[in-house]
Amino acid sequence: KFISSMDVSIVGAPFSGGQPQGGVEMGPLRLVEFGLANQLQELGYNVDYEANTDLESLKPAEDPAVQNLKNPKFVSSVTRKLAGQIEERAKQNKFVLTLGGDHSVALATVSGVFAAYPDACLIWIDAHADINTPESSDSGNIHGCPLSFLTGLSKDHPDFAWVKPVLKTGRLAYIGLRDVDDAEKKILKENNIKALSMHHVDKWGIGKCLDICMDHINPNRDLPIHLSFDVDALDPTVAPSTGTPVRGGLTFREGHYICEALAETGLLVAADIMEVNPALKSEESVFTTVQVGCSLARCCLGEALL
Ligand code: HAR
Ligand code: MN
Ligand code: MN
Ligand code: MN
Repeated sequence: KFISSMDVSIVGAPFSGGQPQGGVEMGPLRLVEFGLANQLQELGYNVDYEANTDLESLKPAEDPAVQNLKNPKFVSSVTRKLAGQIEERAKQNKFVLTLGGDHSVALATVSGVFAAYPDACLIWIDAHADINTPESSDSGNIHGCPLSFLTGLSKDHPDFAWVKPVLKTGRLAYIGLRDVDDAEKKILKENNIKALSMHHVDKWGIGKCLDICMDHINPNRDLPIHLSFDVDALDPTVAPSTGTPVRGGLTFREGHYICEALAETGLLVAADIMEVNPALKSEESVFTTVQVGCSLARCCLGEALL
């Protein structure tokens, strides 16, 4: 066990600058308004919450694309700031629960968590691989790129020189992939990254998929674990309110299984719930998505364990 306290630090990341659709910056507040902090208190945790309502003040007047990436200065300054907060809280032996916000915020969560736990491994639950380099990204949206910086596969972008290559490719594993760019497939193969798609979930079931990932990135089950959960990994019927939904995703139970099984290891030190966008779809879809986001977070903190 790496976390001996019952302290959870919720870090709000109300940020949408890593992709073009507005609304995802309202994700954290909606999750908290739904009662997430109280729900965690009911599980017995001491909860603090940093809302980070001032991120917009970091937006520069001019922020032209650099090396094809959009809003590089804004994304860089926001994630750099959040990385410091997350590192501080993780070093205080608190479980850090980061609420997105778009997935560019993983530049902050992984930088912060791995500064506190250099030997950690990362399990990335997503329809997308988010490992484009500035050169390979067709969209220029930075939420499709964080893992290339964190693994050191991208290293010469001036705005992201602060991002240290803290993540070894052997400590990264994916589940839920189904919309991966050709260039990303090449990166995953060349670097021998454990990447399980929905095809593997169908073939082996979620239990075996998670075991395969853990055998690869945490073979002795003795390393700290960071979970980054993009809600678009879930099927759009389960989590409709997200910016880039893709059909054929994880069921409600498969998503929860991952969180429960990681909680059960006692090794989970941080979790991200990302890409909840309350501005998309109907109010009912937003409710469904916010509700499942809260439920995943509670399961990461052991709600379903008997
Ligand atoms: N691969 C595409 C890109 O780089 C789309 C990925 C972004 N979508 C996400 N990330 N929600 O998980 O733009
Ligand atoms: Mn993502
Ligand atoms: Mn995604
Ligand atoms: Mn392409």
